[in-house]
Amino acid sequence: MTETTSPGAGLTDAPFDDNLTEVDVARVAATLRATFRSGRTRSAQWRSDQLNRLAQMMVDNEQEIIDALSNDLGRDPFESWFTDIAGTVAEARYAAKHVKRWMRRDRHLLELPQLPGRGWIEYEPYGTVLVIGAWNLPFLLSLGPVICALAAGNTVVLKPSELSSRSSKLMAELVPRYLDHDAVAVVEGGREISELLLAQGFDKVCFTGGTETGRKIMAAAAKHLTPVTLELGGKSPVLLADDCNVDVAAGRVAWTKLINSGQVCVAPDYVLAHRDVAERFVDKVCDAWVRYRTDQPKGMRIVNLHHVERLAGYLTRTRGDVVFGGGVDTAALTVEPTVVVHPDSSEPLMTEEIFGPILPVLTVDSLDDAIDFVNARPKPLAAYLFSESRKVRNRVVSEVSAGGMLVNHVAFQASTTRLPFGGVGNSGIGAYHGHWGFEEFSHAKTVMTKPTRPDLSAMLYPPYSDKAWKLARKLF
Ligand code: TXE
Repeated sequence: MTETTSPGAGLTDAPFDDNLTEVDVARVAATLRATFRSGRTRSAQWRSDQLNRLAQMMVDNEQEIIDALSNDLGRDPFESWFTDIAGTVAEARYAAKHVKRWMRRDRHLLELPQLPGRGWIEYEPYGTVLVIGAWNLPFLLSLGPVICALAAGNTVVLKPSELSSRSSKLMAELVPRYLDHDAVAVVEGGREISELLLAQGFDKVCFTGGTETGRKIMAAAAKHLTPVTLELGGKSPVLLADDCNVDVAAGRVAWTKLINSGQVCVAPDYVLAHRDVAERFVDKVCDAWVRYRTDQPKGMRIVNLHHVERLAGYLTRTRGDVVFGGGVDTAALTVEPTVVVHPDSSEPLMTEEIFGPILPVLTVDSLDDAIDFVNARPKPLAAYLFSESRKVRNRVVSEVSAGGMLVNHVAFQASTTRLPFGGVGNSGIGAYHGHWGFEEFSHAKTVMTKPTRPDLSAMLYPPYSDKAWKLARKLF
């Protein structure tokens, strides 16, 4: 692991200017709006150039980014590269390559009564977009939405999370060096700054974070009727059918549950294992965690004391059996990878999003029970199924509602540019990545053109005659 400074250091030496005022924030917004009005962000050339620069920024500063993530989150360098760096670069390069095509008019043939005429969708940038980033994958979940906003031709204010303050500071340093600084601004700060920004009435807001904060963001945006994209969390279940490949399921769940110490919105939250495979699955997860972490300290770094205490609270209040781990070190800000079997479905471990390296495993008697369990709760951001059967897969895909679904693996559905990523219900509104990101940050403007000759609509002008009635009934 790259050497880290003391846990939580990023929290105490907050690098951002707490004295930003409404006037400063308004000035930033005014600059970005003026740039948007100048029209320069609309060309395909400007967009792809900015996107390529953003990708280059991530490549040129790989070590600085890894160091910032190590400081903020105690993250392993490989994981930092794999999640925040590679994912952001891929998204930016893909958008740079395709944006010209995405911008093309989407023409549609009109129905007979609308002829002569032509119709199309013109993808128009909203204007100036506010992106409020998350702390868990600070680069990916801040710059990912920025990429989509730029691809759509907007100017952008990015407010990275104050909880990952080194990453926030690094973005504030790098973004103006690489990107058009009159079109993309980084404003650092906490809740007060987010509130000041929201009060500016941007043309679009994208927030990534918890469901409760998402509600507040949406309420603040509603005052200006600002459209929102909310990438929230939820409890993403893993369903293990009786025919699943237990070895593979255990290896994949064990790995993905530990990435970023489980602080990932699409991490497996809990497991519903069929009675026939539950015990074997738990044994294999425990084995895998022993194997994966031979050279590591037992505990896994959590972002701050509040979240360590939150996780510790889940463990002290559980009525399940802790069969692996369970240790919490508040001074070191760590929680051990932990398996809890048979927790009560009404305890906090099973009602709150865990967002940490704790894996509850519940046993179910049938697929019906598993599906009913998931559907009786708020819709998750992701649902996972391990099964070898196409019939089982089709049932779960059609009967379980979730932002996204992945069969026989975990989390990978969120890291492709070829499919949309987003929640449903409590887990979010809207979706992005690749082409869907371009659409999410564009207004799909309806455009129709009509020739002035022949002027067929003159036949319908008032005073309305019987002839006009008859004609209208035939046509429409
Ligand atoms: O707050 P949040 P937290 C989940 C995870 C975690 C929970 C809470 O379960 O335990 O959310 O996370 C700004 N008006 N996820 O405590 O919700 C604030 O400045 C405007 C899922 O970290 O992330 C900060 O930037 N802004 C997840 C951010 O919101 C406000 C990623 C912190 O909110 C505000 C992270 C207000 N009233 C956590 N209040 C994912 N989906 O990936 C706060 N903020």
